[in-house]
Amino acid sequence: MKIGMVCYPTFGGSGVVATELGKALALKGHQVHFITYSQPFRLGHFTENLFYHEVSVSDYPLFEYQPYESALASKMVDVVKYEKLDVLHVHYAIPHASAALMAKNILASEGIHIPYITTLHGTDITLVGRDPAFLPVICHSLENSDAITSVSESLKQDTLSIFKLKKEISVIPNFVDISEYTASANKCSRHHYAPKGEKIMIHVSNFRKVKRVEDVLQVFNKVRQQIPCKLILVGDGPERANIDRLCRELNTCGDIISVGKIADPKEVLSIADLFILPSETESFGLAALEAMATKIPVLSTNTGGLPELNINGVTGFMSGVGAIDDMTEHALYILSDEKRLKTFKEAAYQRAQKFDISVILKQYEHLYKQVLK
Ligand code: GMT
Repeated sequence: MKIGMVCYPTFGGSGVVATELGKALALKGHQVHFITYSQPFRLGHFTENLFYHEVSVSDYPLFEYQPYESALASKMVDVVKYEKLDVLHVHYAIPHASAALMAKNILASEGIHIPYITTLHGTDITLVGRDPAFLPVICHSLENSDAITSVSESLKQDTLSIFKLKKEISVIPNFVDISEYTASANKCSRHHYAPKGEKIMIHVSNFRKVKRVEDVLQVFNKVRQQIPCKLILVGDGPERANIDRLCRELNTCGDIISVGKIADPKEVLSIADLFILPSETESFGLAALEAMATKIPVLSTNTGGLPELNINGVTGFMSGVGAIDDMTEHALYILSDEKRLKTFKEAAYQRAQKFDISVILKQYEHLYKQVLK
């Protein structure tokens, strides 16, 4: 099959899912064409079946806002026509679904039929999508998608309650390639980050408000008062300055290692003991799954799709949003007993296997075949 993959190339779960899916499809012999404004950060080196088509928008002085959606739709038309694509798969509804619909209509007027699948990732529905500034356009482009997928049952329900869609939504959860995680183990030195044998907590995100990174610091501050512990922060984003300020206020900076944006966090994850994701909402929590694939238990909130991934008391714990004391108690419970920590690590890893690429890839391939019928 020839698949056009449209996504955000920047750090963020939807781009990671699209890129990893594209890479896996290419390995299976499909031809995958990425269409976006810069090379997706996880794409790495090219294999024979992977292609990248850059969308560029001319910087005309009249444009206060660049018309990216039009440029994207035009590029989709071009790539579908000249690369003879079979299907377009767009990740993150805004503005990818409406650009795909526009491309589909243009191509239909030339006698070319191209189906498009929209995969919903979370904030495209729960935060941005419900904004009246976008709602009618998203609703129309979703309803006209040849198929819609959502990364969790929770996001499906949120979408149905916001948009009143008639179109069916298939749930296809996020995935990891487990074999790649086991291969990365021990490549990074634990001793370098925790020279006195301290426990290591870790948080990975794009530091947006919705991630509540300040809660990570509050929990860590309480935990380290009870047991020797270090915190590794991976990522960067709008909340970074606030986090730096809070770390000085709490006097925790000496025990926190901020490594910034890392294209692939597998190696640094492999030295950690506990992952913390206290998000306000999380449609799936891919970062938590990546941690679990590295044998790290997860402390998360119980919102959105997280209960579909994290099993309370087994693969980690879940708490209410902002429940700092509860999260602290759970962190201490897991980290204070070596045998218990090992049990949680093993359970997290077992759970991650249910989301292995070998299980999920088939579901996407099946969907592609269905829309091509
Ligand atoms: O977390 C973000 O804001 C990034 C966003 C994205 O689109 O890149 O992540 C969303 O999609 C991920 C991949 O499907 C999910 O694992 C995240 O849970 C989801 N984020 C939220 O719902 C906040």
